[in-house]
Amino acid sequence: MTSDVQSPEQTDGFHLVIDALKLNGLDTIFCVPGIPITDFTRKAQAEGIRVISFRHEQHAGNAAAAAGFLTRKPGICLTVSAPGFLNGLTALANATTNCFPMILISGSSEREVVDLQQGDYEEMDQLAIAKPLCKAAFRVLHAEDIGVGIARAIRSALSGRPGGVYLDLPAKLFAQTMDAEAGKKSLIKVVDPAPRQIPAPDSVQRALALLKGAKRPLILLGKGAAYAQADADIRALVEKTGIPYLPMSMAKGLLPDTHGQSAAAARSYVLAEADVVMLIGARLNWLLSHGKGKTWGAPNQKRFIQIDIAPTEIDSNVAIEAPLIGDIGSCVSALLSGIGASWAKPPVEWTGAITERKDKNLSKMAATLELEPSPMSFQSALSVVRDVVKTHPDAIVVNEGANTLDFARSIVDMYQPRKRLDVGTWGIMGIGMGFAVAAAVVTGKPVIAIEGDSAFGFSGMEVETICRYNLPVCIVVFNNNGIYKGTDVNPLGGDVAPTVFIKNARYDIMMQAFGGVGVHATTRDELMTAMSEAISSGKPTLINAVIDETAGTESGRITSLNPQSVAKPKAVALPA
Ligand SMILES: Cc1ncc(C[n+]2csc(CCOP(=O)(O)OP(=O)(O)O)c2C)c(N)n1
Ligand SMILES: [Mg+2]
Repeated sequence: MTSDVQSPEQTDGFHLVIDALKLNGLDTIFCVPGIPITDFTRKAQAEGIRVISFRHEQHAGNAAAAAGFLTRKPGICLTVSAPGFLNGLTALANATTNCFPMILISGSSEREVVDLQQGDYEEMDQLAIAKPLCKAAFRVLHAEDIGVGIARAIRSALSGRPGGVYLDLPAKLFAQTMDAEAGKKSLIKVVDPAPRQIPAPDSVQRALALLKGAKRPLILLGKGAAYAQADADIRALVEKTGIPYLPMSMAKGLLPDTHGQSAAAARSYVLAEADVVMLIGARLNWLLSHGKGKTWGAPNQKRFIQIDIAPTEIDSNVAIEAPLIGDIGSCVSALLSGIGASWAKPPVEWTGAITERKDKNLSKMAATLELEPSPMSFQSALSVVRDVVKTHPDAIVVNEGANTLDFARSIVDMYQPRKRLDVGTWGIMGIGMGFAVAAAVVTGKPVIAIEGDSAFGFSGMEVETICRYNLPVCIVVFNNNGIYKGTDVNPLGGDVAPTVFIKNARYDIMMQAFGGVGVHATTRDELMTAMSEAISSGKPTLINAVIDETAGTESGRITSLNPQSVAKPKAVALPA
């Protein structure tokens, strides 16, 4: 089975891991090499696995997570022991929170030494540390168990609610040998790793009955619905029922954002006014104000249907009257067969009121987008991005930042499913370049990364990775000189304020250092030209888009989550 081990009848841990991954169609590894996995990365590459080597494990981990979301196969991140493992762990925990399937494989030091805490090279009990932060964690000690270890990792990542899995491979394992034939037989090709979970017929009836009685129904699509790859059925359900829908940010494009039934431009109105809300792969977490409070209108009026694969998600924040447990594809298709041809569309009083508000808000937005302030505002720059995405609907948009995120989410329409990757459930900064690399590598489509200047900094060094693999990634840094805005002042003088960066930094020049295209854009025309060229050439490009440093607000649209001090600010003597 392998070429470069000593005896033709022998195989070893290196090759068994490679063969187990290949057997299961896992053809890409995102990694940072080092002891004990350097040789593994070479051997994997030599055996035809695509090995994408990063500058920091967190970004390799984020790439694996995004690959998992896009492909429904667990993304593989490979790291060295202790510090490399810890660097990858944030991505693993984030993937688990977002329900993205990935496997973090880390090499680890000698068990005997680690367990006696005798101070090995990069000593750490990685398995114990990973366990509470992911869906499942396994360690393989014997070469003959590699097949089982990889199979368990794949199943754990993909089945039920997907998530992150940790797989600990001690250094010694790689060099262990065994009979090649027995080795081959020990590998497992995982059959049906994400089995369908058919909803119980009575739960389908309960949901349909509640939906049927609704006067002001609303469908909420979450990223679970996007992950499910049940696009045609979801669209059919929305269109056949005629129910207005709201996409959560990564569900944008499941139906085109320009769809007549999208209520996105009347979000506050529909959340407050709807009487029955059907959640499809969306959780009632902080992003939906936990399903209660002012956002949701009059107290205790809302009735919920929730489609989720995890029964324990139900009633997590408010009472769910009609839980529908199963995989989203099966649940949606069961609802579709239940609605029949005679389904009454929602009353026009409801849909008409939504359209009225939508039209008003959209024309207000259109007027703002037409303005051409100098320097550019978030809106004027994003109007260019919106137009570019409209002409390239297959491009994948990666988005992070605070204002840069919030404005982009509402301004940039998406037209196809799974084309938007962003900060997700945690609102985490640092996903940008890892997600962009994965999107380009696993789809081959152009990628547009819309990055706040702070957000970009978390993974900025990966522009070298993007240039090295010559990926069709166009990064647009929304440069407003800081976190939220660039205008804060330290009342004592001296150091600059904590939210402020170097003024007028030239991120475009960073890109040029690695042979990529760097463009400094101060107007809409410059931005449009640079983005269009980036997409048509497919060359790695970074556009430094200069944004008004006074334009943002603290934390974008989630200002209210900041705790407020009750103490009055101390009077300080300002320097003369
Ligand atoms: C890992 C992590 N660290 C810190 C934060 C806090 N945070 C939220 S948004 C943000 C950056 C916002 O600035 P920028 O990306 O420039 O966007 P802008 O609002 O200026 O457009 C930071 C640091 C976070 N969300 N995640
Ligand atoms: Mg900024």
